[in-house]
Amino acid sequence: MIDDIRRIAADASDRIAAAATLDELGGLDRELLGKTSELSGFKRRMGELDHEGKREVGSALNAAQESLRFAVASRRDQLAAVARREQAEAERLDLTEVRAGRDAGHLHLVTQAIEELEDVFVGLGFTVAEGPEVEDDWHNFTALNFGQYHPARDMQDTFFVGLGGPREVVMRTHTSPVQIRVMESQKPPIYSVMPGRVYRNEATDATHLAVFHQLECLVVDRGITFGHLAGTIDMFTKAYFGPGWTSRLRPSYFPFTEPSAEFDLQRPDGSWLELGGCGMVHPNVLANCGIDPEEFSGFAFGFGLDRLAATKHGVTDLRELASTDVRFLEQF
Ligand code: FA5
Repeated sequence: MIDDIRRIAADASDRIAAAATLDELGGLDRELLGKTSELSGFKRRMGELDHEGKREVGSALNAAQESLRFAVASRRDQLAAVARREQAEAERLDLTEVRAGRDAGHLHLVTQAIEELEDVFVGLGFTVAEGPEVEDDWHNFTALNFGQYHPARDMQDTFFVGLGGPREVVMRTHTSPVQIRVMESQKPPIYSVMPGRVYRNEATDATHLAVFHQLECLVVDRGITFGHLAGTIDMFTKAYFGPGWTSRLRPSYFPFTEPSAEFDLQRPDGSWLELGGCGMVHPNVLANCGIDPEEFSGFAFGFGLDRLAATKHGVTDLRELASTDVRFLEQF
């Protein structure tokens, strides 16, 4: 009986290994291991055996069934992997495909603006830095001199993320936290620009989005003055828009700059565009990043890239920038 069991198990094992589909394997599983299988039949015949015989045949039978169950499970894994590969291959879409004779598309307006501005600043010797969009309270607020209960925290309606302690992790509300990351990781002189996406819990309208883009500029060196700040803003305005454009500064308040200003750009027709905030980096911010404010000074500014790009291309509603309408997108 034991020889029969081993022979049946060996045949069964070959058939399992040769199963070509999951359906075929399911059928073999029932046929070879089910209640009516040849092996199960031995259980009924064991009644004829003495105690020792029952023990030996029982153990051979268990070993045979165990190894066949293992063989079925392994073959099932193999066949399932093949089926998954085949399905993935059948559903594959080539998103890089370019249709012959048709324009392959172009970069989005905001991406174009980022690249043009990066070229302007890199040409002046600036580096480009990036930071995470999910930020901690330290980088987005505290290191930027927003006191724990300072009302300026409410200037930017914040999306909080359900990680860490209450209000500890945020979707960054501006690109200024990247200033902190740059100053924490390198020593002055620093000449850096930091473009990126930012998030605010705001109702959207023609001039406001809840997800938009800013470009931050940070300079920290010896002897940096407000004149350098004003000159840099005027320079990039002319480089991006053309010689007919100028800029002006108006006094304002940000916790991380002192003095602070807002800056507007003047179009050739004389009208004004409110674009961003700026100022001299607050000594507390330099100190928070381990930079001695007695030795170094700096300026920073940050502005809305969506407003900038929309103005250049005559887009009157910022919400169109987030549209997927090709009739709009193809114009640029
Ligand atoms: C800031 O975000 C400061 N971090 C700017 C700054 C940087 C000041 C460095 C000093 C030094 P503010 O919240 O004003 O400031 O936003 C700056 C610009 O982002 C605005 O002038 C505007 O152009 C753009 N902006 C703000 N909110 C929105 C919005 N909801 N949709 C589109 N653009 C926006």
